[in-house]
Amino acid sequence: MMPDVIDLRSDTVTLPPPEMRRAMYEAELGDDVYGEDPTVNRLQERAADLMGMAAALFVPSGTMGNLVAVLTHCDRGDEIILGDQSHIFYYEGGGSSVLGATAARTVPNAPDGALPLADLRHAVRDPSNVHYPRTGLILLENTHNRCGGTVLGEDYMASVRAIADEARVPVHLDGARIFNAAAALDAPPAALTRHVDSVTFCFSKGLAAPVGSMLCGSRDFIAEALHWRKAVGGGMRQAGVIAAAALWAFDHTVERLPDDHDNARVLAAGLAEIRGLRLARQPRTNIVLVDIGDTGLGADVFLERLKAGGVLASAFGDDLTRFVTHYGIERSDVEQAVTRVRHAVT
Ligand code: TLP
Repeated sequence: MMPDVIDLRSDTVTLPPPEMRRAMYEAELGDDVYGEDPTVNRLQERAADLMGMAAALFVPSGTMGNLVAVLTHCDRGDEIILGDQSHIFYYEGGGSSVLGATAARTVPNAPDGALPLADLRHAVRDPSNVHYPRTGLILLENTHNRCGGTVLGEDYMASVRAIADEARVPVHLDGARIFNAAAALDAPPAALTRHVDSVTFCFSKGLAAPVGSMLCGSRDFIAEALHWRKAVGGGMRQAGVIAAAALWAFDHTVERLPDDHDNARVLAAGLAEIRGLRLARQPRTNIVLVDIGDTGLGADVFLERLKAGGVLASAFGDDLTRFVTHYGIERSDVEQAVTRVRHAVT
């Protein structure tokens, strides 16, 4: 039976399946602020291993993972180089400025989500000039959300590393959807984190866990991050309840991400055939960006019509909308969504 509403607003909307809930119910628990939650400890070890990093720290959200990374890497007054379309700059409440006392030096993102290397090189400050703020961190995002789930390859990451090394500046990766990037490249996630100092990734997106993200880095980095996580209220006590969901996700949902990518391609092809809709780009992962300018409706009216017709998507600009495939969305839902969108706009 078709669902009443096909929710394609985000891969954050997934609900934990019964087996995941059972794993949560049965989780062995302790007080994680004392480092005594065995399930959290197991999850952190496994996450660090998968990312090819020495240590990991479980945090409530991707936003907190990124904020704690900034607090750990940077000093007061440092400048952070990041994309003008990056999640950290666009969607995290300005936390790295408000709480991290850092300034954002934005570089326009290339369509594939990269920071063009020449622009990046140019944005690094000369530390010998007393007038300038100090460059404290370079931030990358992979996959890139606002660019449409685009993927940065290993060669590009290596080139950024070379610039960072020359400038003696660390690199943090917002890898909220790193497993989608890895699946798209058919590479292990560690191949993409090899060239960065720290990475945040999320369990509560394509991996379908209800809550939780991970910050990974060196042992010293994570020891310092532990302090900053506490400072921002991220010490979670019996967090094994949610860590168990994340462990279950490692075993069951990572491997199915290519299905989401296939569904996104089918969805994109169907939407592209509807008059007035144009793909902003071909999807590479689970995010489909659709320019609705030619409908003359504007994103708000367009999305209201879709909602009335039983499809939810989100606005990414006046004429830009985003559809995201995820756990719980089957091929038949995607096909039905295309039919519903067609009815809603014609
Ligand atoms: N992204 C959400 C919204 O905030 C836009 C979404 O629906 O896609 N990094 C990236 C690249 C993200 O896409 C997100 C969430 C985060 C970080 C923040 O993760 P949470 O929501 O766990 O704080």
